Amino acid sequence: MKVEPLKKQTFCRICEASCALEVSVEGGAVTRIEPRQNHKGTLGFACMKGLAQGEMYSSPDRVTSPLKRIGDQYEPVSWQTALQEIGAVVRAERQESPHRIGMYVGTAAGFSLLHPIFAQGFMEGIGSRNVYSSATQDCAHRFAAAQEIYGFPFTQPFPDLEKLEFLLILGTNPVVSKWTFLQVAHPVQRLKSILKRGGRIVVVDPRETETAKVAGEYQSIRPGSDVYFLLSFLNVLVGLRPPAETLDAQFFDGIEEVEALAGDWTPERTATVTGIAPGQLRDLVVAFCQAKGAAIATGTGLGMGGQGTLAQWLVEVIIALSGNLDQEGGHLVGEGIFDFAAYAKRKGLFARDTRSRVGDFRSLNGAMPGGILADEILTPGKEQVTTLFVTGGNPLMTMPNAERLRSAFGRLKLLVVTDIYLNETASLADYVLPATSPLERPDLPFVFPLFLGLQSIPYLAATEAVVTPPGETRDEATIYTQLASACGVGLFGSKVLQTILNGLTRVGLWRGRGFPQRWLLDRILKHNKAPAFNELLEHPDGYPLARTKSGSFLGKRVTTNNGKIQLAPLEFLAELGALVLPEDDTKTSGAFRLISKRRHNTHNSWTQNVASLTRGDNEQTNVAYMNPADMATLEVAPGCAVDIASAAGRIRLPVAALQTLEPGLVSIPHGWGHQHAKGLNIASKLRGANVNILASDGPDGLEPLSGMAHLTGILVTVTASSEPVNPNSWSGI
Ligand SMILES: Nc1nc2c(c(=O)[nH]1)N[C@H]1C(S)=C(S)[C@@H](COP(=O)(O)OP(=O)(O)OC[C@H]3O[C@@H](n4cnc5c(=O)[nH]c(N)nc54)[C@H](O)[C@@H]3O)O[C@H]1N2
Ligand SMILES: Nc1nc2c(c(=O)[nH]1)N[C@H]1C(S)=C(S)[C@@H](COP(=O)(O)OP(=O)(O)OC[C@H]3O[C@@H](n4cnc5c(=O)[nH]c(N)nc54)[C@H](O)[C@@H]3O)O[C@H]1N2
Ligand code: SF4
Ligand SMILES: [Mo]
Repeated sequence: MKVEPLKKQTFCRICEASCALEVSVEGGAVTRIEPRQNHKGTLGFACMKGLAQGEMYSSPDRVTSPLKRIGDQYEPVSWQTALQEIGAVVRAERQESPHRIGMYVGTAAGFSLLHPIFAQGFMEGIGSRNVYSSATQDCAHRFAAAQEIYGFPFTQPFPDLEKLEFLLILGTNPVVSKWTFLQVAHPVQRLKSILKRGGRIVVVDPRETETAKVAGEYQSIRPGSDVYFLLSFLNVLVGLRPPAETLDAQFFDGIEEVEALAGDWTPERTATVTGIAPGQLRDLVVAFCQAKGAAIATGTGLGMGGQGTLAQWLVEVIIALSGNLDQEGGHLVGEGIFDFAAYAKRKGLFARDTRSRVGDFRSLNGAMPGGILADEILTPGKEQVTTLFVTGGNPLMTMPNAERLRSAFGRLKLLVVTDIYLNETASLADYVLPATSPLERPDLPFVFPLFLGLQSIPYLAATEAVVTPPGETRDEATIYTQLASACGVGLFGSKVLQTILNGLTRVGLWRGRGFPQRWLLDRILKHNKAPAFNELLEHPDGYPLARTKSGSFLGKRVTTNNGKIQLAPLEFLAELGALVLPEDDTKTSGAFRLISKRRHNTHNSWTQNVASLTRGDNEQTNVAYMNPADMATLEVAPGCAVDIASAAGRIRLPVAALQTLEPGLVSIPHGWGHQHAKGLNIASKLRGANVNILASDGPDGLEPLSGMAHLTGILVTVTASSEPVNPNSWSGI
């Protein structure tokens, strides 16, 4: 008799869409993943990556026991050996200075609730300021802007997709990325429903993206020029609607300053830099102002361009001055299961009062800019980073100046990587600690939806582990509790807490599991008077919550010192004051601007090892995309090798034609070039070059206000190569 597979309900923890999934399990293994059809929040949607994740976690390449590097090889060791040996080095280094111990927290950590909490607790116990995260590759600019304007880095007003009449999409491509800083599953359907009810969507991007096709309206912009575009937008807006007429002064400080701010930046003055005709810009602003509810969705294209904080600040100013903040159809401010902003203010969390040794950057959300990590390792001194933990990230692929970072990592006394794979960063590690995958642990939605209400359709959810963790893999709560113990520190600096957590972990491990994650998740819910974990499990289609309310933020939940929105922070005004219109440097022969590009089938550096995603009809490697006219000028046909060189480095790739890309640009997906990975048996054979070899690091290469890396709009030269692409090198050279 055929046994029917068990169908288990869970949600995807790869990206912010958090799609509800139905997982078939046979003989303890995942056999099929489907989207959950009637889910209230995720609407029966899931993408190809989410549906193929079973293959990623059951791969023979999965790391299932702790590994120790011996010479050039990795050998399995017991957890006890790994923890003891790591602990011994950390204790010795910490005696010299706690700042010698560093940590890089990657994007996969963010999608579990407990992983970042325990990793941060470990570093607080160590007492080191040298925490780095992938935020300075994607969103630190938003945090820096929000901290000054709203008093809390995580206060992130979001477009009210249900009600808006006009949506400007700037530097984000939600049809591929599935939205950012807001949970929106099924982006195509959601965008189409705006159009269906008569709304307008305009995409401003250097490429006529997949989102632009759905929106139907597209305006090209030169990479890195968003700040000039937004200044002129503000200039026109102030002319149309003087702020004094739209804003209630009791809620805002700095109205006059921002009114004056944009005075000189007429659309005529910025047109050459942005490539946007003044008439087009004026029409856009008029339409924006006439709409009953207008919003701006921004993403990494805005943040990685070198002036992300100023650009995001101007977006917030435009939303406020146009009367769209805290308004139906404009931008709403979500509410999580507790008031995170008020809590942080009470506890004094996230103050930016720690400064980096190199570059004198201020910490942001308890982290330093990733772009100074190589310098912190290479610059001699008592507080030089000698010991590094990497958790849920792959910095050698995703951070700027990959070659330099790689050589810096080679100088570390100890590198410990917690991952599910022996990726390229892990391939330099002294110890690799095997983590459970999302399908192997219970969870709640991550911090953004749960604590901040960053959801376009609010609901709550919980999930059990769907399958048992393989081999000796452990969840990160267990790993960081045990590492703290081995290093002689208490999580969050508390010996009492550490004793309790040690006891809980030991009992859990004795029962064959590990830290009682479900118990803690339930405690978090109960502490905040939210429904219990079990109750949430009874709602596989989502436990519905009320729609985010307009009028719930201004004068009520703003956590600046005086409770008012700070439209004109002094630091931002000063930075803006120093702004000069750049010269067009792409007129030099062979000079291009490099921009980023995401694809449906890959997730950062992370999914290239999944055969069904990167073989067959799916694109198998990365290429340099160019406009056909530029290819004709360079006399290169599709597939020909081109050399792309920047101030930081040089890579070689085959070229491919992309009509939707503006001339003068070259676009290269990131996350490729896996030739150095010892444990990615599929990805390492797929060729492709690591585009981040071209990005600069170091204090001068970063955006000063937030420490964001400059990963798009980079000035490069492109030349036809006389040599073929070298398939064995991550630069292609
Ligand atoms: N040029 C360029 N560079 C970019 C970008 C770009 O657009 N252009 N985008 C940037 C962005 S937005 C980001 S967020 C960063 C990403 O930067 P990173 O976070 O450094 O890189 P990822 O490739 O996302 O690496 C995630 C790692 O987590 C592992 N992993 C998966 N699940 C788990 C788990 O449950 N536990 C643990 N411990 N590990 C797990 C994966 O195997 C993978 O190795 O890259 C950035 N780099
Ligand atoms: N399929 C897939 N989905 C993902 C990821 C993935 O790697 N693959 N990564 C996830 C992660 S970690 C994140 S943070 C989110 C990011 O989500 P998004 O921010 O939406 O990321 P992208 O899709 O790269 O969109 C960036 C857009 O900015 C444009 N752009 C580039 N430079 C500029 C510029 O100077 N100005 C303007 N105005 N536009 C510019 C690009 O052409 C592109 O259309 O996506 C997440 N979702
Ligand atoms: S869009 Fe894809 S990767 Fe993102 S949560 Fe949904 S299924 Fe997972
Ligand atoms: Mo990201």
